[in-house]
Amino acid sequence: MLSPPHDLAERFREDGFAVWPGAIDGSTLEELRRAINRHVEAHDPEADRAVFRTDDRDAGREEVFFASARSVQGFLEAEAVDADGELNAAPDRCLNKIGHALHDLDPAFEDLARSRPVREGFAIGGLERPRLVQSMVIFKPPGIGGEVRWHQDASYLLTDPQRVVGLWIALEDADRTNGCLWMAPGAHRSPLRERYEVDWGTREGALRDVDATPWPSEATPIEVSAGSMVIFHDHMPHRSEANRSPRSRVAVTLHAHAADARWVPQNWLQRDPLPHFDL
Ligand SMILES: O=C(O)CCC(=O)C(=O)O
Repeated sequence: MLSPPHDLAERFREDGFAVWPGAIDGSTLEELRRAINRHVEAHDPEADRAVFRTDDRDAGREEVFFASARSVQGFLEAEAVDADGELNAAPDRCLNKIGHALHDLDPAFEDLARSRPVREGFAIGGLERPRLVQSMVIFKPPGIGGEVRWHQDASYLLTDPQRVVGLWIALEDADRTNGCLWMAPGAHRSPLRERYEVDWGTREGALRDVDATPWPSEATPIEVSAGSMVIFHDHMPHRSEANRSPRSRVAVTLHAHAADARWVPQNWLQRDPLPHFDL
């Protein structure tokens, strides 16, 4: 692990995000890659057809998604399934993501969650006592990795007060050709535009517009090498483009909320961190 540049906390406050190159060392990256391969091998895309996409205002994101709060669920790329419902990508190249409880259920992710760079990353984001609630692997497979449209993470992790921090860790180099993140420095000061809310009576979720502020017209590509950590604010608008390149762009994300924050009742994720993850 390389020490974080001295101005990262200031960058986070000013820009709404901060980039820490070399945060995660090579042997930890290798350990994570091995663990991810085990999950990919265990996932049967013929039998498990849950898809994750962000171009449909999150329609139909229900029971499988809710259950994934406490499990490790695979979600396919939309383009991995053709119009007849047939799989048209190789089984190890068709996942969009797996989540959302890797940190509870997989020792490699538990080790990562407890590691010094992760604690430091959350501290840079202002969380001295982070409560880790969600972990994911985002695959962005070559050729079919889907676009992630503009969003703010607080739309999907609704807490009161709103204090969630995301860590995005590159397992592979990410640049604008294979779908790196794009962010708009300073735009974390803009209001929350959408809320994904669940009606627990009908168990249906819906994305609701709550502010008409437009999405940023300009953004910066966050081009990083493997092992870098991007620390970002829950109101930071961010997106990533489809990956039409022949290179994958695997990343791990961890999200935590502040110790004094609680879920609002409509949030899809209702779980508390396990006691030992009250870091
Ligand atoms: O990795 C990506 O392409 C998008 C990740 C993202 O938007 C998120 O973690 O909130």
